[in-house]
Amino acid sequence: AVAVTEMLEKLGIKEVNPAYSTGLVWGGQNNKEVREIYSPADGNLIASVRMATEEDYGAVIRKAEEAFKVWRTVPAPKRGEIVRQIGNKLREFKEPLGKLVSYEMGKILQEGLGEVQEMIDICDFAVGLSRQLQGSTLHSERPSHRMYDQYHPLGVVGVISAFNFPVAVWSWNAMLAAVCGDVTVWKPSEKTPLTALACQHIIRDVLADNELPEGIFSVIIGDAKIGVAMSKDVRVPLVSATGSTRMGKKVGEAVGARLGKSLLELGGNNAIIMTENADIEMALRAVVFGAVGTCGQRCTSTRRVIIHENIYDEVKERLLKIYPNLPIGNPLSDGTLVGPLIDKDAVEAFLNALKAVQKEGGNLLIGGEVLEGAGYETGTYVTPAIVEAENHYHLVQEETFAPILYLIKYSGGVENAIDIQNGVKQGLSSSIFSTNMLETEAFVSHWGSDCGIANVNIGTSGAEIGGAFGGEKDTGGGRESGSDAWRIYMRRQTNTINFSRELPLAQGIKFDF
Ligand code: UN1
Repeated sequence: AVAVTEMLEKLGIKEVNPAYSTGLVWGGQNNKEVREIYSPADGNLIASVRMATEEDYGAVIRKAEEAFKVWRTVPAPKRGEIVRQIGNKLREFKEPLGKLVSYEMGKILQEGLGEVQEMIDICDFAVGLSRQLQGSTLHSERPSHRMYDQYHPLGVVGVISAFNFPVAVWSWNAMLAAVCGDVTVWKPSEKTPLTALACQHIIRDVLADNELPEGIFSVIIGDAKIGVAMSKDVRVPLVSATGSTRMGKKVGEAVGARLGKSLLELGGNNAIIMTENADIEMALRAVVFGAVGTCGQRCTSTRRVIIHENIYDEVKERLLKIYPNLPIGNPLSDGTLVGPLIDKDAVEAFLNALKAVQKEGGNLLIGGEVLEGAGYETGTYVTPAIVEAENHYHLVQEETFAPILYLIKYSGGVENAIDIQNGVKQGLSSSIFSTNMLETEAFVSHWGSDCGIANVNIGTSGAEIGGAFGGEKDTGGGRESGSDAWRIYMRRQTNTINFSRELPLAQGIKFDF
């Protein structure tokens, strides 16, 4: 049995069952609707959470707007100082929070801890960034003039996050937004509200210690209604949404209709190319982690392996030796490598996809069962599947959020593998395994991978926070996390300053009167 209460207590969350409520979930207090949260790991009721109404949403936004007026006046490096303190608190709570992520979402503890580490890392990144929110100084065409651009805080940033990374993806957004002078309203997945509330607890204490309003970071637990309200709300200049392409299109359309900004990080259909020159040993490690890690529920999960015909049989045999030995079980138990899927709907989607792809001609080589018996009573544990398939199959073109790996054979040069890799609607992550520089350089060239992430001799998942994260095409085009992803959280202003006593017009226009 998992000591959830202890975990939550360590996180400062005391009232969890039967009804969760603290002052911090603005809204949600008046609503009768209570959602019960069960762990996919053991099926136990973890907590009940009150769902917010649209009225509650309005109250949260008003608090956030008030907090913005305070927060934007705090100098950026001082905002960084608050984020530094948040990072330290996360270090302190890494173990219980990592466990809670693992228990509520189902990813193995190593990955739960990794997710918290990702939050700590983005805090560190954001602290440094708080002194580097740079604009350019530019040369004016007019004498005794100068130009520069600067970046100002934007306002309320709406963050819609998915169950699979219940806290890390929010933190990428929230910590950058924070140093940029924005306030964040977070709608976590309704499947993983507890980890969100735990984060809010941690942050609330930091804000209180610094006498800052809690509205700088808010969380609102609600369903799609809340996401819709946020997308349509002119008071929210930026909505950052992570999840399915279907959801992202709705958000993008609604935000676009009011000319707001959206940052979309949506589905992936990530492939690893293994050329004849691949280090097979290394590639297999990446393929297996990418395909079964987080039980295939990362947006960066490896869905396709595109293998050169000369090594195809060897790779297939090796995978078929590895898969039966993958320890599947409780994500909190030592040694487990594959945890459960998030819920029974996900299991259903997994089974349906396997059925459908076989109808199209796919050859199921291994896996695809729902495990039963001791330890598997929840019906959420499945055996990861490998299917020989062709890229054009309808199912191969889709992202099924489950551990299904498609093996695709190619022949000829690397350009053929690249064509297959690019031949899907999504464009998030991609990799090539090859020790041949001509192949790897082609893969990252302008005619190579069309994805936002293109790796060489590294798998598709497990990006570091220092790089910009996101992808093209149906993946939505947004970039979060590192590099200069911060710019979207700010509004750019171009300033031209005249320090002469003349008023020359640009483009040499004469306008004398
Ligand atoms: C996601 O699945 O939405 O690159 C994010 C990775 C992680 C983040 C995944 N660092 O796999």
